[in-house]
Amino acid sequence: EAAAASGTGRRARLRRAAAHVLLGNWTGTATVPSRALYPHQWSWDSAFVSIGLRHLSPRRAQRELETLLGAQWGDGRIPHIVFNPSVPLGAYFPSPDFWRSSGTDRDTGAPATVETSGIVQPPVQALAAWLVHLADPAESRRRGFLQRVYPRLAAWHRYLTASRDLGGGGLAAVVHPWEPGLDNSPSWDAALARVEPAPRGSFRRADLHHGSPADRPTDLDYARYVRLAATYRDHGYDDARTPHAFAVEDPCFNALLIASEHALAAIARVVGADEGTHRRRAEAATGALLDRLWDPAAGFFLPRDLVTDERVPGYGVSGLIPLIVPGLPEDVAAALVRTARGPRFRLGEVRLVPSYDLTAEEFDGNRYWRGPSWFNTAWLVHRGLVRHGESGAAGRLRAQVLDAAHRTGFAEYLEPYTGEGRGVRRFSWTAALALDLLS
Ligand code: 9WN
Repeated sequence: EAAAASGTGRRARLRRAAAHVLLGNWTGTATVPSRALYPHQWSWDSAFVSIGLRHLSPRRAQRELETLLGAQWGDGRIPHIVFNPSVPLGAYFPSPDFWRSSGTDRDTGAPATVETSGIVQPPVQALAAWLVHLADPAESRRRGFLQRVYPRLAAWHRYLTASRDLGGGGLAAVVHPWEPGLDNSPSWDAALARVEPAPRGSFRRADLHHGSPADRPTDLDYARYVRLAATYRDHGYDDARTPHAFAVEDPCFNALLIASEHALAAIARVVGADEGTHRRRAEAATGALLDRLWDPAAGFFLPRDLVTDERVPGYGVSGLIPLIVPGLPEDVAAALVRTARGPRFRLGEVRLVPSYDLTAEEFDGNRYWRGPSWFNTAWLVHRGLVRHGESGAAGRLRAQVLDAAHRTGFAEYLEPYTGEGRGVRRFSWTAALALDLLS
């Protein structure tokens, strides 16, 4: 009884602390990932944040997504950053004067009244909208939430499945390492090596004011990120006209697109739109995911580099995320679970799920997406484990997430072996997703 009571006390403390982080990072219309390092609104962060916020205030969770969708471009893209005009330009790089979205004179239809980036992030938004709706369907109906977001989410998915099917095989491509959200993963090294770095001194990083350089991407990475983004910008963010030096089909990005397409089908049903179209799209994309990214010899999903038209060898956490895809063949799911438990990810032995193969030469337990464990990918793997009946492994992962989130003061990521926090603290999606797993 005493143990149960202390468990209840711990949960209540964690809930309060997580709520405190989310309140502190709320700007009045949306949540910043971190007041220090990321003082604007990010697309996939907002989606994850709304999944946690729905337990505190379903209304605020709806608002979070509505604000993001309010910055949607005419061509359907949801920008990866929506800039807060009251934050000084120098607080984050690249700032609005780099992206120049409102000055875009092409057909992309960037909003005139809000500044945004021109690239995208993984499509978690429709899945988040559906989960937010489910938290309080009456409030959602009262505000007409799903009616309002459905056309925008549908346009977003149309953009991804039409303009971003650069390989022509039925998957969406990412054209910048910031787009899959796993910025400096070793999976992008070979593709990125072909990119001519922007000249030294042509840009000034702001991230190093808040983070240890050993925990962040390198200057050379940044020089290439800048070149790719500037090239896209200088081609009016037009996907057909831009000579994409980096174009990759990423398993996590596409798994989220499929899960979100299923969520959109559920939303369509509620708002009286055509559910079947979304189900058919989801099934077609699942077929394409298996055809193009499943590597039977590796027993793993690998990104496809569209410049070489080859799969990228190596085991990144992205390859585990298709576990969330409804209707994944059972033998494929079983192989993924085996890999997750094996020496490369050591699920249940090290903290959460490392972002890259522990046995690889490129693994670095401190440097951002080159090894550290992140809470959003752990939440997704947890969801996949539950889907495939792996309740023991899911329960252990959940306990690790809750413990690590609280113990580290909601760190951005963790060194997988020691569990020490890395990056910033009071990081929004860490708080939000811990809250979701607690509820
Ligand atoms: C660039 C905000 C974002 C996350 C990404 C993470 C990091 C940005 C940066 O922070 O990327 O978009 O400045 O490094 O890699 O996943 O969405 O939290």
